[in-house]
Amino acid sequence: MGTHPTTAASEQTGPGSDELRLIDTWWRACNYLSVGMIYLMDNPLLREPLKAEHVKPRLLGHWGASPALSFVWAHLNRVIKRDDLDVIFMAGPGHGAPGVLGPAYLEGTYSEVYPDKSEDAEGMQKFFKQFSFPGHIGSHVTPETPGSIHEGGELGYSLSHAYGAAFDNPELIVACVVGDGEAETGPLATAWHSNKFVNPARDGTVLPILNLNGYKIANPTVLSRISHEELEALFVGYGYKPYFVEGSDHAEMHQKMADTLDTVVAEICAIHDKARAGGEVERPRWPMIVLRTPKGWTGPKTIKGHKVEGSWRSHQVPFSDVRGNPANLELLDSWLRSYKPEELFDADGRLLPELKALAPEGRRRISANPHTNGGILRRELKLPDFRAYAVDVTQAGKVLQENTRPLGEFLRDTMRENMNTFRVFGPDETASNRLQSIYEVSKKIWMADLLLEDEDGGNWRATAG
Ligand SMILES: Cc1ncc(C[n+]2csc(CCOP(=O)(O)OP(=O)(O)O)c2C)c(N)n1
Repeated sequence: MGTHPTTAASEQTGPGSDELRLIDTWWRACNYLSVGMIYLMDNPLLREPLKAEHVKPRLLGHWGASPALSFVWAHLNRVIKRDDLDVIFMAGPGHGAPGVLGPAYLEGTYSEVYPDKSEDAEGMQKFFKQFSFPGHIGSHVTPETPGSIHEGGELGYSLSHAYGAAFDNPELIVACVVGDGEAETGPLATAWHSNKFVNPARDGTVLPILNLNGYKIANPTVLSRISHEELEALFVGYGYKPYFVEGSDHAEMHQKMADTLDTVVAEICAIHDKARAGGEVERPRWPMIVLRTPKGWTGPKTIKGHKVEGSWRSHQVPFSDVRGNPANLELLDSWLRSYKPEELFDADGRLLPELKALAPEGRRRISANPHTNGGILRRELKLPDFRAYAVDVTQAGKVLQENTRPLGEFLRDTMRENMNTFRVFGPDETASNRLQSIYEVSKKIWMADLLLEDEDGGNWRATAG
């Protein structure tokens, strides 16, 4: 695994407008693929006039979340390439799978894993058709998605999964998009506090990116309807340093996102440099991004006089009944053509080389990162024989034993053998659940304050490296 660049290296000047224009074009390709996945089963590059039979008979999927997911991905690629970063992506609104599948396809990983979904017109047709189609893939970021370790179907766990991935992986940056609807769930609301458990000397980084697109399914979200000051204060209170990227104009948003990512990456590097120089490690104020974008960004602005882009109407399929309704067929045709597929893909349906070159290479591609693709980075745990912990029940009803205490002993010995690869996370209940034998080999660790009277508190801060 490589090391982060020094702080100075990531303080290079931001991208020029040509580079941002290319990033915008790559993002356009992602959005084209997203709409194609939701609607099309044939004629993937619109090389012939769109007909009813090219459209799926049953339209499923979530358009609303997708554009912001691929927007973030496109921008991460720039800093990964520039600084050789090790980055994985967590899609909290995993129902927006088109926003993840599209980038994985453009990076070539999808075709490497599934050769029939090749990088040409024939493969793209199969890639579109399979999405949320009987016998094929689901409409969420399901486990077979290259680069995914978070399905996202049950909202609420993206941040916990992100922090879990970052622990003990000092070079890893986990970019975690959190939906503002998802942020209203109990598990997610609590998970912001996971930053108190990250040691910058020995753990990786979670970069939360709250996508404030304003809506859940049919309702506005709480976080999108409170004042800027209140929102900022909330995240400052959670211990973060929030950066705001807000707007809808494409060029302006690309500039803001690129500038913000440059700042954030430089801060992460500075935090690591300081913590890894030796000595006492302090809890840093980790950066996070609040990304306020229209829901269903780049989609139809209005339909029949109703606002669609930037509203709850973008959540799933913005308009159905395409096969039987020529007006809707025309609407779909002009929506798809607004991305100008002829400027994105060559005559064979391959992404143009200057766009292809925007993605990192090999395992640096987010979609091909070994941390996310099952089995590549597997390290076996050294496990003691569980039989050795069995309670000898000589006579029914005669042996008194708390049943989780032997489990605590088993976990203690497992931890002893695997100090850098095995953790037990028990917010409060480790001892009350009778697992406290663990403390014989490892004390409680966190980066928040410790008091003398805390039971089994360890001197965690001194453990740099
Ligand atoms: C725990 C849970 N509750 C409810 C749902 C139903 N649901 C699916 S999508 C969605 C709205 C999600 O909103 P947000 O996280 O903001 O994502 P986006 O607006 O980008 O689609 C809800 C409530 C769910 N998937 N999981």
